[in-house]
Amino acid sequence: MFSLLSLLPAFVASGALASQQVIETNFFDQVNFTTLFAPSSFVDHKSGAATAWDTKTWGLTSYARTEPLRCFGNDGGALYDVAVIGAPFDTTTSYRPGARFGPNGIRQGSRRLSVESMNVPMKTRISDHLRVVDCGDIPMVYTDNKVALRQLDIANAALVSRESLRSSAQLASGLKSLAKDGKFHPRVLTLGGDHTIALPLLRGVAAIYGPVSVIHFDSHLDSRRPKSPPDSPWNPDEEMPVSHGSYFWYAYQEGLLASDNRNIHVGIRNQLYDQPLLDQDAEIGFQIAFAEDIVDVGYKGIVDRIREVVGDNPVYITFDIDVIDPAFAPATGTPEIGGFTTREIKKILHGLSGLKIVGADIVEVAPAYDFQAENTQIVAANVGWEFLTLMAQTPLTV
Ligand SMILES: [Mn+2]
Repeated sequence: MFSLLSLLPAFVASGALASQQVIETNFFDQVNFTTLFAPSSFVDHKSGAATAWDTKTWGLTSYARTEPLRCFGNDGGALYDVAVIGAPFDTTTSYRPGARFGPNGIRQGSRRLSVESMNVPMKTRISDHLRVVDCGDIPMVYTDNKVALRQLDIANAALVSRESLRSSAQLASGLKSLAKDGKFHPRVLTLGGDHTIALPLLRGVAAIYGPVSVIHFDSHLDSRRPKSPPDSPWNPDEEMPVSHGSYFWYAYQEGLLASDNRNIHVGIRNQLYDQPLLDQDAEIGFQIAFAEDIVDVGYKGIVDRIREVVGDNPVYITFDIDVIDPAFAPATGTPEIGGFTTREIKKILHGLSGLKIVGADIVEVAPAYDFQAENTQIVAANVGWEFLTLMAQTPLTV
């Protein structure tokens, strides 16, 4: 193996001319950077060979060491099965802002994860089933929420409307897709961002699969109907803007949610102004599993309830990090005590194996409030890895 050390005597002997010689000698031709820089963790698990110095190993912090691609630019023609995107948006938060830094916080928290590692209890290696890439963050303006959400709308629609890497092979093997057009499409895992981003994300999947059953992990309902004039400061002719507490009301108005109350909030435990808010939540199509329920029915009871509600429907999972107890995940905009532990949430997520998950997001991670140990970011990153595992286990077939 060629070693950098073997170059040293030549440099020393040539004294003052050393720097010039380095330029004259074609350094890049002489050194095998693949061997030199590939640590053991980048050795291909099947062949045992060191992987090339490529997008997996070049050192940028992508989500769970997925390949960073310029999905809307020079790598626009690349094919993949899952696109990870960041949505750096937090201008509709009601309390503590900061989730615009969530995407890179979650990537930072994911540095010990890899889609090429085995999820042991799930007996699944994500990369055996899916090519997952990190498309980076979607540009979202900070001066106009409507325009910012439109930017995400367009980017998400562009990704989910493509054909996935494995589509042709799956169709050739006789599998029938869940999508309305009969093709297999990439799934998107979005790193938020405040929770309002779920509205454009739901629009994207509903356009491909029709209305979806939502599994909403959160301590809050997020389905509040905005107060209209004269009970609000808005003028009668002004549009009522969507917020991270009302996007489900808009999603229902747009017909994105499954009918017959086949959507479920999991982990609810916030204060509510009055009973009509709960009634209205049921009217737009949700059932509720409260956080406290886990004490009485255990994680299995929660899992059974979720599976009973969503059945065989296409499922979208939207995950507010505040569903986890602030002891484990304090860095979020609206913390509520009495949440799930990280071990409980893993057992609940493992229980969702086999559901047809068309897309997922993790939102409301605000790294500025995290401990130095990056607790919240590590929790969020691991939740995303479980989502990818669930996606890897179950293709989107009829
Ligand atoms: Mn919440």
